[in-house]
Amino acid sequence: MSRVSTQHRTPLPAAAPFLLRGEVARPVSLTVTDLRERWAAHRADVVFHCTTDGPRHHTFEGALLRDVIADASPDFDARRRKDRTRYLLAVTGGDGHHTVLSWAEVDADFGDIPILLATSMDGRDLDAEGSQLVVPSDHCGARYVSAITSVWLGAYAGPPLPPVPAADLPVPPR
Ligand SMILES: Nc1nc2c(c(=O)[nH]1)N[C@H]1C(S)=C(S)[C@@H](COP(=O)(O)O)O[C@H]1N2
Ligand SMILES: [Mo]
Repeated sequence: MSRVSTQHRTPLPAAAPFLLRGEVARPVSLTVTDLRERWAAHRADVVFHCTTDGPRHHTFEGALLRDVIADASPDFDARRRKDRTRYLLAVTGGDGHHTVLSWAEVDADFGDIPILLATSMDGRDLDAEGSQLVVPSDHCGARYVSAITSVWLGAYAGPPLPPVPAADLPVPPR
């Protein structure tokens, strides 16, 4: 019996898990292997443009960001659309590059965008680098955050109250 000889390369060590935290009932740390094993795989053929390098075409596979977040049980009232629209997501990469999204972008009742937490790019597994955010509807690559270390979800509290005009402030006793 012959077997295809496989070169035994030492596998690269997996990247540290990223943290999914914020206003969720079940914060969790997840590796790329976890993303692959725990959620349905989705594929995205994308083109994005970079101001420095021009257009890039890639094929990604990964878990839907909304599925992963839903399993962490966000603190919003899932039955109330207006409540859900107050929530933001911040995604941070290993080099500190970070970007924000709104929950409504991935919510099926609003943007319904199939944003992925990628497990592979162009057929190459991302276990060693860490997951990458894939935003198929974006024209620019800036939100394709790579080597993800953190995903945060939380409600925007609203703008600060307008400052009280100085003339209306009470005069302190002398
Ligand atoms: N962690 C991290 N991810 C990042 C960036 C970055 O600086 N850091 N740059 C973004 C930008 S501007 C682009 S265009 C895409 C493509 O970057 P690449 O050409 O280095 O793959 O990655 C995005 N993801
Ligand atoms: Mo870019």
